[in-house]
Amino acid sequence: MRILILGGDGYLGWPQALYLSQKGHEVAVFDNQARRQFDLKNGFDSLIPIKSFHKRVERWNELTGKNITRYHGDTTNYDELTQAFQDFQPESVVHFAEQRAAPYSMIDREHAVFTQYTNVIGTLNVLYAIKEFAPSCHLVKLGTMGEYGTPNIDIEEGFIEINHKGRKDILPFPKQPGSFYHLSKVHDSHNIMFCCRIWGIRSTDLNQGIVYGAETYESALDPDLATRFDYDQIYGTALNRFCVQAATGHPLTRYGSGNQTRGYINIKDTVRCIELAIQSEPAAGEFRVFNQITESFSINDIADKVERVAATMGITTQSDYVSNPRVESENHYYNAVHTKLLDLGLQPHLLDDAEIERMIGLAVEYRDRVDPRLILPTVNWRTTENTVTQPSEQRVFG
Ligand code: USQ
Repeated sequence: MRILILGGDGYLGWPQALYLSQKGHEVAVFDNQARRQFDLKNGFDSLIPIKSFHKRVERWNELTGKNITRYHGDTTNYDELTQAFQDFQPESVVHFAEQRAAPYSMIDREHAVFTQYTNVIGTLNVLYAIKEFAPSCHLVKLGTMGEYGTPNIDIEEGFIEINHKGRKDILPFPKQPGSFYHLSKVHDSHNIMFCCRIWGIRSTDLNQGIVYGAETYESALDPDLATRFDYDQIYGTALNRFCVQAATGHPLTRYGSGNQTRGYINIKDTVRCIELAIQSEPAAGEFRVFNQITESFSINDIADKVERVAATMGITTQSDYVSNPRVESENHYYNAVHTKLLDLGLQPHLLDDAEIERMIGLAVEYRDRVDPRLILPTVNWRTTENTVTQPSEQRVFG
């Protein structure tokens, strides 16, 4: 199948491209390298060194004899996007090309606007590009479990049957997102569902949880194929951050009471879930929603696991209950249904000590690349005057 991966240079988009290429699909990657630009501007960097977009594609093609096609482009630029559509003629589009960090979206007005513009307008362009140039193409869109928030009832997979005043209907599950980023994904979901209805587009919205892990089988084949690994307070996610904190002697940053519970998924399962979604195409006009998680943990659960595994590696850790920079429930009910991908054949890589040990091991290997000033949060949901790094550490070029 011809599969176009939007955001194919990112933490997940890149290993996804390798995985699908390895499986024999014809793959193209499209990316504007916005994530790399943020690092250049603000002095952030991936823990694990990564090659340029150009070089990593070249290396894969040379190593495997496959032929990933590379497009430099921005989804908010309709001409760039549609050129790729017309040139590549995709049968499936996997859409990762969004600003994906909640703290980034809460820095200030400018960052909130950038997030929603990039995500909502980018996705709207993708929908129009499909309508105009590839109407039978399947859109596999990365949503987020954060669209649902933390309701006091079970979270269903996209839709819930409601009985109201003697009548019943199956309706989209209520959304209570917790950041302008998470809100952007809700807006996307509505736009996609609408376009499926009016134009007969086929789409799968994958509400993914927090991804952890540093590598997939393909990205580990050669150091030049490594994917990025973020540990900073803007892009780094909970478990990945805790492993780096343990490896560098930084106290583990449990926000608030640490009882916040979320769904998690191993990066190796992310790439498989997307393949499963692609293989089981929805009907024309169908809008499917899958919850893309494999298990749930509280922040304290995962911090405790990291501390225990670190201890077996001879690493002593301590924890810091950091005042929660976010506005979120800390003590809440959480039970999210996630059976649809299992029914399609997903065999999860559940979080075990070996995985945590591997991640801490990688963090130890690259410990010299960690900038400890990027670990403590600088973005507080309650104020509009946030900074990317601590004010005294601003390192903005030009
Ligand atoms: N947290 C800590 N300490 C930290 C970092 C985070 O306690 O050092 C807590 C946060 O307060 C939050 C939870 O961990 O309660 C998750 O935070 P996160 O930074 O790991 O993840 P989040 O901001 O929710 O976003 C990430 C990805 C996003 C994806 C989302 C899935 O960046 O792209 O959509 O996970 S979900 O969380 O299900 O919405």
